Amino acid sequence: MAPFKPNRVVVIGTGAVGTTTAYTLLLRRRMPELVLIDVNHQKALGEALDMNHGMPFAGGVKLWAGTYEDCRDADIIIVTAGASQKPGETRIDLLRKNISIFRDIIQKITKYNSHAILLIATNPVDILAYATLEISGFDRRRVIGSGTVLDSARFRYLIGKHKEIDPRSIHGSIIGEHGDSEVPVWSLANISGGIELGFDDETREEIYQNTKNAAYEIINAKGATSYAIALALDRIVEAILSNEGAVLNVSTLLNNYNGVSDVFLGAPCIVDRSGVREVLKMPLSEEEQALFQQSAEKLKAEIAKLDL
Ligand code: 6V0
Repeated sequence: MAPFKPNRVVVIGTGAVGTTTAYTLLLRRRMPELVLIDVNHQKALGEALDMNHGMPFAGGVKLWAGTYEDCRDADIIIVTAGASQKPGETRIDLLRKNISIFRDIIQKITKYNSHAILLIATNPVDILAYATLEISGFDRRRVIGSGTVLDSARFRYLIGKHKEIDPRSIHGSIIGEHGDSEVPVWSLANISGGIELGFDDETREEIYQNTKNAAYEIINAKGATSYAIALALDRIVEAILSNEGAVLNVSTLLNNYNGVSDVFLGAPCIVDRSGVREVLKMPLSEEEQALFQQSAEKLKAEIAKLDL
């Protein structure tokens, strides 16, 4: 019999996103082993100690502040390290700072691990997931950006709020860039599988703008976003570790998808233990298709400027 190997998740970056994600994974007992890594090791140590003191209440998870060697036995490595948006900054503005951090981090991970799923959250997430694929040389199914999973949740929440319906009964997708060119798929949005929303153009525009600008609003108010992205990352981890085959709008390398190739964008993907098993085609309207292609062109222009 093969020796028992517990599932291990590593979170790199113990800032607002990394710690809230770790705490969410811990409370939901997603895995028996959880490792925190940060360039500021003291910060990772403090966060690990604080969470460990809650183990008599939460329990069941072995958690420590580690080093890249701990990536060796990891099943999922979540990267949240790097600069975050300051008020007024776009996600693309972060690219220069975060690409060099990524080169370093991904090389350190691949020194010890070539089998894990790399789940990228750092912004601009689609471009950094693309860079991660290039730098790591991993199979494309195992490099996943958090994509528009969070944006789709914000979209569903706002639609639900407007209709006074639980957002879990709202079906709606944001696809494309996790950022300013993201695309709302209004043609397929509905209640409970097919009931029409019945929104006028003005309501649609208001909901879209509030979805797209949510991060700016939250960063202006509290300096960072953390809870909803942590729940989104937890949902992706759950789909992977439980081999669910859940459909989530993660960011993946697209190949001839609605006229788009060779770029990472958020699109409905079947997520299971292998990572992204398949990208599902969406019957987009002509306008949605054009906006999706524009989102791809925007990111490709940024990728072309990188020396990957
Ligand atoms: P933060 O609170 O500043 O934390 C960043 C952490 O990264 C800090 O603890 C740093 O010490 C650490 N760090 C920096 N460089 C390195 C390195 N080379 N190696 C290891 N650790 C390092 O930022 P916050 O947690 O708020 O945001 C992190 C990233 O997530 C940013 O790029 C955000 O823009 C991005 N987000 C992505 C979202 C998504 O939907 N994908 C949502 C929210 C934020």
